[in-house]
Amino acid sequence: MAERSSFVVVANRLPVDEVMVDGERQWRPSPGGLVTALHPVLAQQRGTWIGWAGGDGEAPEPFELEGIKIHPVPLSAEELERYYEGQSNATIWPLYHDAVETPVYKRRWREAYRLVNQRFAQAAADVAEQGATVWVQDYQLQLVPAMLREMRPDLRIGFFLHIPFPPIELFMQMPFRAEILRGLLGADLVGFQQRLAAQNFVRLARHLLGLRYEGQSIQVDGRKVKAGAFPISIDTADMERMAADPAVQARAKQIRAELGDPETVILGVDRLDYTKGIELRLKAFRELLADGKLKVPEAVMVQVATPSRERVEHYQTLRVKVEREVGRINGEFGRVGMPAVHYLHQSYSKQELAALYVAADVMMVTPLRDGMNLVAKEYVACRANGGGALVLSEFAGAATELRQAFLCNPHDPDGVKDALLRAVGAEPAELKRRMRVMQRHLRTHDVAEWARTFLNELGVPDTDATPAPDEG
Ligand code: ADQ
Repeated sequence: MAERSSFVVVANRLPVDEVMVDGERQWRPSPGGLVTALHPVLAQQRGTWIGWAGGDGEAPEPFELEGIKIHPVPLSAEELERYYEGQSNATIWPLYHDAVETPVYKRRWREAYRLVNQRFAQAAADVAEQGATVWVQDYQLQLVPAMLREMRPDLRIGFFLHIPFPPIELFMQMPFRAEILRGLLGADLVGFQQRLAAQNFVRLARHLLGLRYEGQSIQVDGRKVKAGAFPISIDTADMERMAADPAVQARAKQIRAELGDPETVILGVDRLDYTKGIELRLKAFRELLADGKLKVPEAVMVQVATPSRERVEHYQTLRVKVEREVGRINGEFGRVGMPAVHYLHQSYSKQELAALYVAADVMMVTPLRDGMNLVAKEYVACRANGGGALVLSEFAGAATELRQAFLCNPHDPDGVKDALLRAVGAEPAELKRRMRVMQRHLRTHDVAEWARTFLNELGVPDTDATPAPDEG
């Protein structure tokens, strides 16, 4: 049996990547916001992270990396198709994002979801020591809290949902809705990005299961389950440092030069996902070019669209639509050697992304619905010189905090065009003022604060590894 831990994180993915060195399999940490935030607590408590390591078939043996115990859970090719691509990404993902694409419901996907959730719960039950804290992450694992409580009532269980939680009338579409809700109610604390999502959740508990609640606290079988909003954030200081790095600054200049030193660089950075509003953003740009309000080569757009969930049908269709729109814009408005839209269907290092953020005059973040959207926060953190404008959808969680962005309704094409034009034409002094307010917010509300606030609410006291902000 694996060595036990007093702090356990359960997430679909492990924070590691497999690399081959001299024909030998090795693991290296894969940098991400979540692991950055949780690393101090995990390292101090010799914590364990349970998750899938990528690949199908047998899982690698548990191992340790940079002070964190890594506990891989296997997924077969069929489970990947049914639990991950199917139930998680073709049923739950679209349903929780306002059904902007039609959710697909299949019995065999649900069965696989149950089975895989049971496996993750079992792994947590095996590695958690008596009275340990277990923090379950995200929509792929919503049944884990109840399954785990059943096996280990001694544990303190937290759950955090990174994506939106839909209103009752949408959630009610889900065929095994009561089971999902009971799954989540197995936790002591259920965290959401937004206050509205937490409200949807407590109201749903009353509507669907007749449970009583007071404020954000639901009574379940004589227990209290708390719901709350914990808006996630980024490692702001790290992002600021990276943007200030001379190499990144030089690369940003080079990017602008490579784009032909235009007056206005408009940037989009997203996973290629239909919730992100990439098409509507391209359309707004095309119409402004057609209206003569923007001109090539004075204004150019760069759209980075990271490959994502490529085996799911919705995503294949989206790729075709986005690439067709890019082709149309370049066909109509580009010139030889001077495209209007530079489209990059690739993954980049954090440094290269930071250079793009530094290079961009206007950042467009226009999701139809988004739990938070960290790209918006990363852009703000990279604009230390105070320039730059953020066009931000009201339907991104980030819009609750980044009030000084140029906010827009992504369902209203004229509204998006108007916000983009206002951003392009804003006075430098105004842009500086807006950026400064947002930067100040992100310096205190960073990802470490997010983790600390959630864990405190769950009843885990601050440790030396999770200092309060005024203690540095
Ligand atoms: P995502 O939907 O993946 O996350 P987002 O919050 O924007 O969306 O995070 C994307 C991350 O990927 C950012 O850190 C970004 O820098 C990085 N990234 C994007 N394109 C990249 C590229 N080409 N190469 C390398 N890195 C790239 C989900 C929810 C969000 C929520 C987060 C965190 O959908 O709403 O903010 O979880 O809770």
